[in-house]
Amino acid sequence: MGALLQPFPVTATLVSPMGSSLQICIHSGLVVGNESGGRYSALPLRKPLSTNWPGDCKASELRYHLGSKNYDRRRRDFGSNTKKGTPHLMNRQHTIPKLSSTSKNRRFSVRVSMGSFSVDDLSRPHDSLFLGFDSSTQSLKATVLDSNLNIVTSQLVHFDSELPHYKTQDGVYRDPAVNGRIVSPTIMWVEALDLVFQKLTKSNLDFGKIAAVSGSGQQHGSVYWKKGSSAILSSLDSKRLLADQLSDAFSIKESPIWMDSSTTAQCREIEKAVGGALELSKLTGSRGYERFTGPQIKRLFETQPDLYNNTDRISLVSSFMASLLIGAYASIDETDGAGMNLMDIKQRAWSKIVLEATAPGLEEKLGKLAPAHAVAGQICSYFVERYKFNKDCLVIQWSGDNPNSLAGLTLSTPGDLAISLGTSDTVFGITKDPQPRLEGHVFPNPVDIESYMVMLVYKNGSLMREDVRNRCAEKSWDLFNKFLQQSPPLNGGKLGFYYKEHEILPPLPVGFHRYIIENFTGETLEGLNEHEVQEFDPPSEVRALIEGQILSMRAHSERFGMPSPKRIIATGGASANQTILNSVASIFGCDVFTVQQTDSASLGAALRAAHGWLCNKKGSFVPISCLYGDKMDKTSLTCKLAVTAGDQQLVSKYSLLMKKRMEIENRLVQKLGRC
Ligand code: ADP
Ligand code: XUL
Repeated sequence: MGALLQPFPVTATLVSPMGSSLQICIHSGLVVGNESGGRYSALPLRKPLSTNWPGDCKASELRYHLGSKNYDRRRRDFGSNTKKGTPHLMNRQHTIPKLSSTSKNRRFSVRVSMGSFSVDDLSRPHDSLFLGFDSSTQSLKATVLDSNLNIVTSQLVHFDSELPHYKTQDGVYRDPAVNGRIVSPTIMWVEALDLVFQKLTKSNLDFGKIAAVSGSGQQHGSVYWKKGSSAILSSLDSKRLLADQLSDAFSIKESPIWMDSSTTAQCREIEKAVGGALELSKLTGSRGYERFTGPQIKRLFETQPDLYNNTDRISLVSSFMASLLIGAYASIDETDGAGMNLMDIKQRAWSKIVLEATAPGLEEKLGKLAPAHAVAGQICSYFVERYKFNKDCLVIQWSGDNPNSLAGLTLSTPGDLAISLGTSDTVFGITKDPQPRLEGHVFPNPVDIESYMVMLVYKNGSLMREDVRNRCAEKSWDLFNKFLQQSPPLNGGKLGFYYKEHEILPPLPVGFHRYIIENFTGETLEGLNEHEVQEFDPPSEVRALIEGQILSMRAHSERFGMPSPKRIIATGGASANQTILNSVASIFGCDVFTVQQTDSASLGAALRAAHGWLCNKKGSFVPISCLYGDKMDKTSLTCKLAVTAGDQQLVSKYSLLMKKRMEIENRLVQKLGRC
C-alpha cells in the first residue's frame, strides 16, 4: 500500500433517457455507471481532470446520494452509501429499485464524495508468466508473456498441414449437401491443444511459472457436450492425450462455425419473435446473423431434436477450450456471449424472450454467463501432472478472438480503429455510446466495463485474397504485391465485388461482379456510367480486390457511425503484407500501425490472463492500463508506424469511388441479397 492522498469531491448527474434505462453522466472525471432494470454499478475511478492523480489508485471510501423528489422517500434505503475502508470499490454493484414510469425522463442528481485514496500495489511476481491461446479457424496459436509483458515464446499448430487426417480445407468442412453449411471437427481442436502443449514443452517453457492462462476462440462456433461428458471432463487421465479421452464426449461431432450461413430462416424467425431485426439488435447487440450461435442452435433443434435433447451443455469455442483446461464446463463470457443473438447486451444476462424463440430448455444448457476478467477455475490436475503446472495457476475466462485482439492492440481511444486481416476481415473500435443497428455488432469490451466494442465482419477476407493470388499471381504473395504496386490507385475506375463464400457484409451470395466506370479520374461522378465486365487483367484484378475490400470497410464503418479514424492498427495474418497496408493508408487517409506479432488474439489472451490474475488478486475489476501504466513501449504490446497517411487529394478521390461502389452494392443487395 502506498501514500494516502487528499479527499477529492466528485459530482455526477443521473439522467433518465428514453425507456427504462438510466445513465449517469459524470462530472469531474468519475464514471459511476449505468442503471438498467434496477442495477447500478459503481465503476472504476478515473483520473480527475485537474489534479495530479497517480495512475494506480483506488478509493477507500465512496459516498453517493441520489437526489430528486421521486427519490427522496427512498433515499434512506439506498441514496446514501458509505463504504468506509472498502479497499476495492471498482465495479461494486448497488441495487436500487426499478424506476416508476413517473420518474422517467427526469434528471436526478448524484453526489459522489470521496474519502481518502491509496496507491495500491498492482505488480505481478517478477518471474511469473502468462499464457494466451488463439483457437482460430485455421490454426491454434499460443503466446507466452513474462511479467513485464514481453513475449517469451509463440507456437502454432496449423490444422490442414499438421493434423492432415481430419482432411479439413482451411480448417473447415464445406458441406456440399447443405447450402452454406460450414463446420469443423470438434475433436480436431482438442488434438491441436495436445499438439501445441507438446510444442510448448519442446520450447522449454517452464509451465510451473505460469500464473494464469486465457484464450481466444473464433467467435460464434459452438460445441455440444453429450449428456454424461462432465464426468469424463472431470476425470481426465494425465497419462493419455486429451483427444483420445474426449472423442466420444460430443452429441454432435462437427461444430458449426462462423463461416456457416445455413440459418437464414431461423434468423428471420428469431427477429420476428422479438418485434423485428432492429429490436433484436437493440436487445442483443446484433440483428439475426446466420453464423450467430442462437440461430445455429435453433436449426439444430429443428432438424435434429434428438441430438439437441441429448446435449448436456452448449459451449462456444472460447468456453469449450477453457473447459478443457479447468476439467469442468466453463461459463460463457459476457463478451463472446454477445455474439450469440441470445444475450441482453445491457443486462449482460440471457434474454428470456430470445431463449424462448430459439429452443426449449436452452438456459440450462448454456449455463451462467461470467465477466471476461473473471476466473473460470484453477487449472485441472491433468495439466498439473502432465506438464507440471502450478496447481494455483488460474484459468481466466476465454473470450472471442476479435474482443481479445481489441485487448491485445490496447485499443482504448474512440478515434482508434483496428482492422484485422485474418481468415475473416474485421473492423472494430470502441465506443461509450453504442447504437446497435441493422448492420454490424456491439459487444461488451472485455477489458473495460465502461465501454463497448463495435465491429463489422467480412467472410471473404484472406481466403478470397489467396484465391485471387492463386488464379492471377502464380500463388505468390510477391507477385501479388508486384501487381498491386504496378496498377494505379483508383484502378482506372475498375471496381470488383468478390464473394467466394456467401458474404456477411453485404449479405450477398457467392459470385464475382466486375464493373468499369468509364472515364473515371476521381474528380466527379457526374455523367459517368459504369458497365459490367467478365474479367480484368491480373494486376487490375488484384487491385480491384484489395481496393474493393478496403473501400467497403471505409464505407460501412462510416455508415455504422464509427468516427473517421485518427489512426488504424492492422493485425491478422495479412497485416504482414506492407503493400496491402499501403492501400489501407491511401483509402482511409490515416497512419497505419502494426503490433509486434500479427496474432493479436493470442497476445491479447495472454494480456487478459495477466489482467484476470490481477483482478482476482485485488478482489475486483482493475483497469487494464494498471498492467502497463506509462511503460507500454517497454512491452510487446507497443505499436509501430507501418505506413504514413495517404495523400488527402487521393483520399477525396477514393470517397467518390466509394460512393459509386455503395450505389452498385445496394443494387446488388436489392437484386440478390439474402435478407
Ligand atoms: P485466423 O487467425 O483467422 O486463422 P490468421 O490471422 O492467422 O487467420 O491469418 C491467416 C491468413 O493470413 C492466411 O489465410 C493468409 O492468406 C494470410 N497471410 C499470411 N501472410 C500473408 C501475406 N504476406 N500477404 C497476405 N496475406 C497473408
Ligand atoms: C466475428 C467473426 C469472425 C470469427 C473468426 O464476428 O465471425 O471474425 O471470429 O475468427
